[in-house]
This record gives sequence, C-alpha cells and structure tokens, in this order.
Amino acid sequence: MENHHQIKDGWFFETCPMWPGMGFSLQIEQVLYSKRSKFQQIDVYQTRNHGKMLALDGIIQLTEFDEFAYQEMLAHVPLFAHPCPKTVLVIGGGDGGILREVCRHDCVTDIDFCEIDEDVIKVSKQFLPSLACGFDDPRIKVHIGDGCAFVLEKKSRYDVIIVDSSDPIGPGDVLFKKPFYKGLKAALKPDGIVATQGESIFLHQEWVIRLAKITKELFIKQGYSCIMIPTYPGGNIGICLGSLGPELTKPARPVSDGVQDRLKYYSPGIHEASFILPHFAKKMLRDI
Ligand code: SPM
Repeated sequence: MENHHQIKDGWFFETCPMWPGMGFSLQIEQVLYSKRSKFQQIDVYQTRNHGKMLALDGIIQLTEFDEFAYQEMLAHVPLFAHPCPKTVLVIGGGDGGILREVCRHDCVTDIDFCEIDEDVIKVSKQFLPSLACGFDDPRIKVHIGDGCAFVLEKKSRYDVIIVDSSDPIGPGDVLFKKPFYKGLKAALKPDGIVATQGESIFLHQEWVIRLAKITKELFIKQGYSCIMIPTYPGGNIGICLGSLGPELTKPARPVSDGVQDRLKYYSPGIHEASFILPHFAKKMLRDI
C-alpha cells in the first residue's frame, strides 16, 4: 500500500487520490513511532499544536486536538438513537477512542470489538493513553481479525454496530461494500442500528452516495450525520446510518448531566442538527 504523506522541513504533508488536488499539513516536532505492520504503515507524531497524531499509510486517523468530535458522534448518535442498547459491536478503531465513548453508556452490558491490526492497539496503548483507556472496561471482548468475516458469523445479536473504518483505499475497503452491509443487517437485532464512517459530503460524494444507496435498500430508516473536524480533509466527515426500527435523527433517551459534562462535542442539540445537511447534499441524498 502506498504511503500518502511526505515529511519536509518539519511539516507532515498528507495527500491522497481520494481527495485529489489538495493536501493538508501539520507541523511536527518528533516522530514517536514509525513501523510497518502486517497490514499498513503505522506512524505516531508529536505535532506542534495538535497533540499526538496517528497516521495509517500516511492518512491522518486522529489528532489529540480534535479526535473527540469524530469518536463522540460516531458512538453517541447511534447509541442515543437506540432506546436501550445492551449489546454493541465495534469494528475497527484500534486506537480505542470509540470504545471509550461506548463505555459511557451504563445500559450497555456487552461490547464485542473486532480489529484487523493488533499493532494499532499496541501502539495506541503505548502512545495514546487518553484513547486507549477505552480498552480498560471489563464489558469489552477484543477479537483480532477481519471485521467482515466476524460480522458474517453473527446473527440477530447486536443492538448497535459501529464501524470505525479507515478510508476505502487500504485494509478497510471491504467495509464499504454491499456484502458487508448485508452482514451488518443480519447481525443486528430486529430493532438494531448501524453506524459507519461515512466520508465527506464535499470530497467523497461517490462514496457517500454508494453507502446511502446500500443503506436505503437494506434498512427501514437511513440517515447521514455530518461532523465538523479540522484535521480530516475538508474539515468534515460523516456518519452513514441505517436503522431497523428507531428514529435516527433524535436521541431516544436523555443524556444524563454526568455524561454530558464529560462530552465536548455531542449533545442532543448537535445530534439533531447534524442531520440537517447543506442543500446540495440534501438533494444529492434525496435523489438516490
Ligand atoms: N478512531 C479513529 C479512527 C479514524 N477512523 C476514520 C479515519 C478516516 C480518515 N480519513 C479521513 C478522510 C475521510 N474523508
């Protein structure tokens, strides 16, 4: 797999064929880790102003500066849309950030976590403890292996499934295809909800449309929620959601003061607002 970045004069510069003709740079102070795993190049940097940064195959996965926006929304939008999620599956996100957020829900009793690259978990535990703390909860069972194969073995088991994938240009590409989504649907309980990394409405319209079409066809309700996040290309990313029952665009349960106080991005208000899309995106997804 190609490495999509360069380091020059103390700057990390990310480019990628998925967002051609543009690039994103962060000033770095130190390379903390740089090694190829069985699946991908894993790099951790100390940036100048954005805390530590994790990159896979040269694509920014997170910075400590703004990771909360993505992790909170990808976890809490589907979990709060569900009236009482007990069993949850998280696929991908070896950094542990999504798990950290899922564990804030006391009603959740069992969390299966499946990650293909064990080295991402190890690196996160070593360098990103504020995310890897997500692994400390006894409700979590860690499975190392292919997320798609894992899902295809499970039937009517989960209330919520969250897919925290990298982009469809590396080991994550299978997670953007219809057979995987069929597997997700089969692995959900009859009123289950699925939420997947949904790319950018500005930069990846082809992918957004593809995922929206698949979820529209397979699920009773379908939605796209938009997240602001400065260190992903274009400053935004989305969540593609499918539901077999519950309404997606509103929380089905109150957020306790104790939980809300610990969150930095998610709130009932932003949950609802995130589904209100710019006019071009609304039209694009309405017409599919
Ligand atoms: N838990 C954080 C892992 C991040 N997973 C998603 C990363 C996506 C990176 N690409 C962003 C560009 C997409 N438009």
